Parts: sequence; structure tokens; C-alpha cells
Amino acid sequence: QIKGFVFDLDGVITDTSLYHTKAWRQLAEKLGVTWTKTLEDGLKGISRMDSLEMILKAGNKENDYTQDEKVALATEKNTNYVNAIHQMTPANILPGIKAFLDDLRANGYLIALASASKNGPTVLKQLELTDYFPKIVDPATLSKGKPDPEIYVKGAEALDLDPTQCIGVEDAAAGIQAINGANETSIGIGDPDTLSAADIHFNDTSEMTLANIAKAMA
Ligand code: B16
Ligand code: MG
Repeated sequence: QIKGFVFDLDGVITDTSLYHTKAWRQLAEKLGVTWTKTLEDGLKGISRMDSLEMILKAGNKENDYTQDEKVALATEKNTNYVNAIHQMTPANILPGIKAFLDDLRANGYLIALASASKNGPTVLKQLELTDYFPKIVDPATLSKGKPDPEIYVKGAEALDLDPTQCIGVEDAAAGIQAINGANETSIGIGDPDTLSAADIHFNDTSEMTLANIAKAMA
């Protein structure tokens, strides 16, 4: 029986991916790395340093920088990103999400956040959703990022639930892989081809209701 929900943030609660993409693209182009859709999609759900490595690799530049230089490049991207997210308001919550969270609370489901983003608490604050997420997995404590299951295993732990009692919600392929590996039920939101491994699929956030989930699990 399902007792808790573990949520990804970017692409599920709100669309920060636009801001991540803009900031990474700016850095990539400055470094002379060609921006492609494949690169853009591959970065979703991936940690900050892993994202930088992916970008450098796409331009065959992974050996051109020292570790300190790489940290400086990631910090430069993050500064631009943080500046951008300070413009976010509750209007940036994706369709249906606020109602879904209220419904979960009203029905006694436990809620946790499993975002790879170190800026997760800032984003929740901008959206005025902090109170809905008493449990947040700290990505700084992870030994491996998504697609490794660790973040979703820790999400279930934070709720004192067995992973089989949890549903994980994701927009990225790496995230679905992490949920499935953690032995939780996965909901994928977005492109059906990218999310073919999800147990339950919705085209967009407004389709995610308790009734539709119950239907999909019946
Ligand atoms: P930060 P999620 C992920 O968040 C983003 O999808 C990914 O694009 C980003 O690089 C990562 O967080 C790290 O974010 O640089 O803010 O720590 O989808 O797991 O909520
Ligand atoms: Mg995401």
C-alpha cells in the first residue's frame, strides 16, 4: 500500500530546467562547446559537476581544465542560475501541482523531496511551498547522483517508509532509473519515449491526480 510520495523538483514541481538550460548553454558556448538538444536533455536530473563533465565531454574538452578550474566554471553557472531563480514566484508552480500536494496532505500521504539540486530549498521558498516538504534529501550527502537509486532510497528513509510504500515522481530518464532501482513505483511526466521505463506515465503535471494514479495502478 502506498503511503508516501517522493518528488523530483526540476521539471515536476516547477520548470527550472529553462533556467538551468540557459545558464549551462551560456557557459558551454563561452567554452566553444556546441549546444544540442541531446546534450540539453541529458543534463536533466544530473548533478552540477556531472553536468559540467557531460558538457566538456561533448566538446572533447574534459582534459583541458584542472579540478579547481572546473569548480570555478560550475560556480559561474550556479551564480547565473541563482540570480535567475530569484525572479520565481508561486505563478511558476506547474499546473495541478499545488492541488495535488493539497490532496496528498488531506489524504494523509507523507511527502519528501529528492532533488539533485543544492538550490532546492531556495526554489521551494520562492514558490511558497516550503511547508509541504518537511523532508528534503540533502544532495550533498549523496555518494552518487541520479541515475543511482541512492537519492530515492534516502527519500523513503526520510519518511520512515519502505521503498515499496513510496511513489517517486520524475521528468527525467535518469530519475526514473533511480526510482525503479530504489524499488519504488515510478511516475514519469513528459515525453513518453524518454520515460518509457516509468511504471505510470502522464503527459503533463495536470494529469497527475490521486484518481488517475489509482486507475493506473488497478
Ligand atoms: P544545482 P532535479 C536537477 O534537479 C536538475 O534537473 C539538473 O539539471 C541540475 O543540474 C541538478 O538538479 C543540480 O542542480 O546545480 O542547483 O545543484 O531534477 O533532480 O530536481
Ligand atoms: Mg527533474
